[in-house]
This record gives sequence, structure tokens and C-alpha cells, in this order.
Amino acid sequence: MSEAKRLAGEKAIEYVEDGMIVGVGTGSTVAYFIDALARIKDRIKGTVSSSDQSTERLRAHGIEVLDLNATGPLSLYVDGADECDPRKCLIKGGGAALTREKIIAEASDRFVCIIDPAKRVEVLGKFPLPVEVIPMARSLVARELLAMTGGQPVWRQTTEGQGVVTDNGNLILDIHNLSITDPTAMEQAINQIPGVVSVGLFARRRADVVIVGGEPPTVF
Ligand code: ABF
Repeated sequence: MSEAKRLAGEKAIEYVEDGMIVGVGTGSTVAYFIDALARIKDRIKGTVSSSDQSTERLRAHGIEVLDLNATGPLSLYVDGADECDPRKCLIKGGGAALTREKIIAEASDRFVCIIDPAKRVEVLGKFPLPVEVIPMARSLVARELLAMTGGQPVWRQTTEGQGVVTDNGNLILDIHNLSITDPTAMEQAINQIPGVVSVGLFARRRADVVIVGGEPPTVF
């Protein structure tokens, strides 16, 4: 599957124009995009990064990482996803970077999502839906998510049994056993729960272009 991820990541370079500041997502597919971006880094002004992980990789290539407050709106955001439905609605957050990913997607004119074929689904929800929560609200939000969605919220922990902490110092709940037929409505409802920082549904602001890795890549 990594060949498909590489092909998708490299195809996304076609959307990079001279002088751009490029929004950069997180994950293994995006890692291929970052490596390809390094080969044309003199053509761009810099990047805005969605995670410490991506920042590290960008800087290792000598690519400048800028503050979104200094750059203002971006022309292009490139990021992966965990699931993508036929309407370009996404589940994201498997990499625990969903909040900054959503912020940069919101700031960008064009969101190009790069995936391998295994990410394509008819209905979102087989992949557990990530929700970033303020630590003190973890149990409250879990109870409310169960009542609201009927899904099973599970506190994301490391293999050592430590709670995963996001770059923003928050926790993640993953909601299992969902079938999300109205992603926009569910995104809006979950956002209302006090203690929720963000939910890994990208429906209100979905992808504009989806590149599915393959020979040749599929674009829709
Ligand atoms: C990131 O891309 C996350 O939202 C999502 O979890 C990840 C997909 O990871 P990968 O590209 O490694 O499959 O933006």
C-alpha cells in the first residue's frame, strides 16, 4: 500500500505553484508529499505545518515552516485521511493531529486529500471517529458521545497504557461502531459538546480534490 501512498503524495506536487506557502498535513502519505516537496523547495515561499511530526520532517529537508498567524489565508493544503466517502467527506485524526489539520484546511482555498485505495468507503465510520477533548472533560464527553451517537467511545492510549496527548496537550476519544450517513450533521452535533476541541469529521469543510494513489492515480 505504501507504493499507492507514494504515487498519491507525488501527484499532489502538480497542485503546488511558484511562490506558494503550502499547508502540510500529517501521516505516512503526507511524508511522501513532503519528500517530493523537498525536490522543488526553492519554488515555494514556505509551509504551514499541522504537527510537530511534519514540522520535523519539513525542517530536516531545509523547508521553512511558518506561523499561520503570519501567513494569513493559504492557497493550498495537502493532507491524508483515514476514510473518504464519495462526496469527499473525510474521517481524519488517526495521527492525532486533527485539530491543527482542520485549522489549516479552514484557512486554505484548496484542500487536496491524498489517499491509498483502501481509504475509500461508501459510508464513513468503520474507522473509529477521533474526537480531541480537554483532559478534564474526557469522561463527560464520552458519556455524551455514547448517548448522542450510540457508538462506543474509547480513550486512546499508548501500548504502555498512557493516554495519548496531542500537540495541543489534549486527549483523544475514538468512537467505534458508527455508520455516519450524515457527516455534516454529526460533525455539528459533536462540536456542541462542552469539552470537545474538535472532531475528525471533515464534512462542513471537506476535501476539494481527492487523489487516490495508483498507476495512474485517480483524481476526483
Ligand atoms: C492524517 O492523515 C490524519 O488525519 C490521518 O490519520 C492520516 C492518515 O494517515 P496515513 O496517511 O499514514 O494513512 O492527516
